[in-house]
Amino acid sequence: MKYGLIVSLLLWVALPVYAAGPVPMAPSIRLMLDGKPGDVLDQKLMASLPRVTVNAAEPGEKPSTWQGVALQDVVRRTCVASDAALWGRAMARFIRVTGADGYQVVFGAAELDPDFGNVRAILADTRDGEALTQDGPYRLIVPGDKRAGRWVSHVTSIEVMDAWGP
Ligand SMILES: Nc1nc2c(c(=O)[nH]1)N[C@H]1C(S)=C(S)[C@@H](COP(=O)(O)O)O[C@H]1N2
Ligand SMILES: [Mo]
Repeated sequence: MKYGLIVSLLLWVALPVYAAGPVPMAPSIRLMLDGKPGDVLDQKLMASLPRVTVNAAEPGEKPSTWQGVALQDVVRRTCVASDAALWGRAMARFIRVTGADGYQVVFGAAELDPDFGNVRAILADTRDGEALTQDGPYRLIVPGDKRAGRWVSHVTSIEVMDAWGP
């Protein structure tokens, strides 16, 4: 009798959970350095990086306030793990950002570096205070660009790669 109650209670709780299928994984971005997997940029790592706010508009649209983290901080703190000045072979590094549909764009490492191009690309997770929906959960925003070709939607990986060669 007692067991029957416990079993039915367990089923009552467990069945709907089972029927709902696996709990979706928290959104995260794969970080790679020279082809090797590094950290996973999950919500915890994301929360540990300084927040950045930018105002930017796609051509013909009114500006939005985007918030997230600097792409440069993601590259520095998670892939390269160094604040050393960029020089030598590292000048031939590039960062490749990929979206869920396979769309890819690149930035030269120096382009993002504050001592060189200082392009303030951000990995945004909110627009006008709301979480990103169909273009999210993460979208790259490049405020200085006149066109939105580098504003990669639903970012899935960020890779630091090396273009050095003969
Ligand atoms: N993942 C992904 N992001 C993408 C693209 C794409 O094809 N896939 N197209 C880019 C281009 S060329 C433009 S102009 C903008 C369009 O963004 P919108 O749909 O918000 O206007 O997204 C950019 N980001
Ligand atoms: Mo575009």
